Amino acid sequence: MSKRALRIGMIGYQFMGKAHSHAFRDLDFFFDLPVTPVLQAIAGRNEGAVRQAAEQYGFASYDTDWRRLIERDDIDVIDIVTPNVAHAEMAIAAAQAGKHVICEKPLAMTVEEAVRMREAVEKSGVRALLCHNYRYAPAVQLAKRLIDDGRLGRIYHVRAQYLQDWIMDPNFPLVWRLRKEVTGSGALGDIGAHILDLARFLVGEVRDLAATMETFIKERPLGEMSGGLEARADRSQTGNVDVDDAVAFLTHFESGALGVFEATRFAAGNRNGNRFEINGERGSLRWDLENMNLLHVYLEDDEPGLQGFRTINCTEPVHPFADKYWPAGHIIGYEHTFMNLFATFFKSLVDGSPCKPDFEDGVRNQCILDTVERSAATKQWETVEYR
Ligand code: 4PW
Repeated sequence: MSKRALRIGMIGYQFMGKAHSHAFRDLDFFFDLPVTPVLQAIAGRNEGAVRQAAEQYGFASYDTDWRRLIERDDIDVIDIVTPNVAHAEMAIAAAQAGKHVICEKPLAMTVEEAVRMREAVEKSGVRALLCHNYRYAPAVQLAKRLIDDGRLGRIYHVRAQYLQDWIMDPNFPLVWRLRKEVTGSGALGDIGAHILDLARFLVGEVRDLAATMETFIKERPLGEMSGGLEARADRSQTGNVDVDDAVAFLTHFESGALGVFEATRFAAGNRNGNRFEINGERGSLRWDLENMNLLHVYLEDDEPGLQGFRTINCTEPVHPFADKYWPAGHIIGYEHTFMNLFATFFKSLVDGSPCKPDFEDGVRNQCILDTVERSAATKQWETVEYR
């Protein structure tokens, strides 16, 4: 029996456009879903670039005006992979037009925008997904299962870092991810949002926090992204950097756990080090994206003399999502986190099952990001006011 087509309209086409398109294309191959994603149309302002993206990613058509995609009645889902400044307007318009929405993180530029996005989705009754893909690494899902099963007991510590180094060169240009009016914040929203999402997923809500932020390189040549995390600089002109290069903050969780967070793009040698360690009364967990299939687990009730961190390669059929891919020991990668996320979302569109993170998570995450900025400015502990 042929499956119903789920027709995707993508807005934007750079790094995340490529990651999402790849995931949509491969989903049917690995997952037995009740729908088949169809790459219906892609939109972007630069005609040459969007035409090329349509060809490379396999979209049936392209447009230079995103509004026309939203108006089309042969599109079911709008996928927003643009710079952050455009998320709110696009997501709200898509929801009002009755389209389901997928949106890259961070959800919005401000809490105000995030709240309006959540309201638009609630009002129209469409479903919305926020792309915190790292929740969907099998090892992270296993960590969640162990915590929820009480294997760690009461959680005392969450230690999370997202360390990158791609803008350390002072000649790396002032791309959109470094311009407040387009991105909202720097390392904080771009990668800090991810570790906050992981912490909320695993341990629960943040109650209050104390933060500090730093911008090490305050002026850069102008320029644009030219690929994944590469850029082209125009050395003749420079501009001021008005977002954080690095941020660090301490938190109390509502559960009573203590959190230590760090997000920076100046950690030389750390290309994409997204890591956490969680310590509970009965054990600990460690995870690092750069070895994303491995979960390090320490359990206090292991036999004395044999205690220590064990390394679980989360590729066994019993591990979350692992049965969808290869036999045990045959690892998966970054792109599969998106596939697991989208497979869960698409299934939820058909059977109404829950799928997180959604725009409610986006609002909560944004409230924490906002509090981090507030605390860095006031140099005080600040309580997160959830909206
Ligand atoms: O997931 C990460 C992003 O949120 C990616 O590895 C790169 O850093 C691109 O943007 C951020």
